Amino acid sequence: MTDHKTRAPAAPSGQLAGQVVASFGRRYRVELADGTLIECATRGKRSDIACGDRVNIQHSGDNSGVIEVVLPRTTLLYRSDAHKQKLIAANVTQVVIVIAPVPSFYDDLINRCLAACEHGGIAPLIVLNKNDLPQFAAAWDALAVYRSLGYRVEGICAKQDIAPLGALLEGHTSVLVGQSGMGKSTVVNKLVPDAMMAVAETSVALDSGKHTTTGARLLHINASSHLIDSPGLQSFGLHHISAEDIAHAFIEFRTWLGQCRFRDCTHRTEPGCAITHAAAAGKIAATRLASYRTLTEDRLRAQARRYD
Ligand SMILES: Nc1nc2c(ncn2[C@@H]2O[C@H](COP(=O)(O)OP(=O)(O)O)[C@@H](O)[C@H]2O)c(=O)[nH]1
Ligand SMILES: [Mg+2]
Ligand SMILES: [Zn+2]
Repeated sequence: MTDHKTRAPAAPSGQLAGQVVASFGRRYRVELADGTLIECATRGKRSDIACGDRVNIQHSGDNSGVIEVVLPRTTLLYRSDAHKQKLIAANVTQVVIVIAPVPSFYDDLINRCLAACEHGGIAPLIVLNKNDLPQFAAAWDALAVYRSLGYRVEGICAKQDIAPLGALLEGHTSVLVGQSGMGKSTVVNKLVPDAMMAVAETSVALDSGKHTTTGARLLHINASSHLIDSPGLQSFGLHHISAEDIAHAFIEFRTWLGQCRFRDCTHRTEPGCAITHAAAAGKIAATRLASYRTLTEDRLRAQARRYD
């Protein structure tokens, strides 16, 4: 049905190649190349499979089957905290950070998402929605720091015209993240008008409506553009990333990394910190350094060091 699937390598005989388009706990819906949907279980207790995964399945009739093989991923997004990781989406090529002038957005969340994208090798796109509101201009100006770092920022009005965003999603498998109230559901419904219907069908098919709100879904905008919708996805975790890697994921820090007095500087209170000096000189935005410090605080507390 879609071009990326017809390019997929052939599955071993007896198996069919497909892509996971929905996950419900440990059950997965797999879409075959011809568009057929197969409800799949996994072997044993395997649960490390995400929406967007390319898989080979054993078809057991009645539109049910078993996932035998998960093919290598190009990218993987997690939701993680200090205690556990949960896979959200695989093979995503673009993360769309949806924000709006009202309700107000948090720079910390944007920085967190950008860092996760940099670390995961996924292109970020910042979309400021609700450009019909009078508060739009001030919000746009407040995003200057991201533009100066080279990140793409686009203004849209999802309610009135979704076409400009649709063009930016062309050829991508995108995932939308953002605080509630920013317009993510509006975007999904405009781009994939039958998205809500898909939710209803899922509830009937699995007789487990309560699971439908937590699982991610892969929706087709057209043959080459896809959207992974994961309800309640505000951000995604960075707990599996070391403090050092997070510093690298703040791309403007790279100019100064390696120039601090201490080789293992955490860029907090150490004397001779090149990052702290750059921020004091206005070369690193205060909000960016604050986000880096918030993100790395807990793990650095765990491995506290003294400098004296
Ligand atoms: N003024 C304006 N309101 C919008 C726009 N897009 C969405 N909204 C409204 O913002 C509110 C939150 O939208 P929703 O899509 O539910 O946001 P979500 O929580 O991120 O999924 C709703 O009342 C929408 O009607 C827009 O372009 N302009
Ligand atoms: Mg919503
Ligand atoms: Zn430092």
